[in-house]
Amino acid sequence: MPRSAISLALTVAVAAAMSAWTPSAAQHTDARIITILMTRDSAGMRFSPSTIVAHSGDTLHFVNVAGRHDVDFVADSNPRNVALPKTTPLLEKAGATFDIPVDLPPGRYYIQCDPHAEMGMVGHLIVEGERRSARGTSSS
Ligand SMILES: [Cu+2]
Repeated sequence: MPRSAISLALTVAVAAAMSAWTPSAAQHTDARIITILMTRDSAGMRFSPSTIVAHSGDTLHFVNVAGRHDVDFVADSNPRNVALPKTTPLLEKAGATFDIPVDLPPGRYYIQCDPHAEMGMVGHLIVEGERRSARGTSSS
């Protein structure tokens, strides 16, 4: 068999294997990237939205629009015995971003921007349970 034919056969085999994986991979494409703006405008300092609904596996994408902000899952204001995300660095420049993967049990979590919490820059993350399947399979 010429080398090029072997190479082609390998390519076809790899492609077949990859397409075989697609169904299971598709089950995880529900994961979302949720953008939260950190803004300073006439209404004050705030997270927008200030109530974030997510599922485990999603990513919270914080974008600094104006001002200097961080994101703190304050331990005293959150469920105990949960590994909370660490406080982010202070985002000092417009356009700076920070991603926090959602890896939390279902529940309601409190976040604040430390420099501006007293000015109302607080929010809540609602982590919901299993995302409901659109396929509606009852049993397997
Ligand atoms: Cu702030």
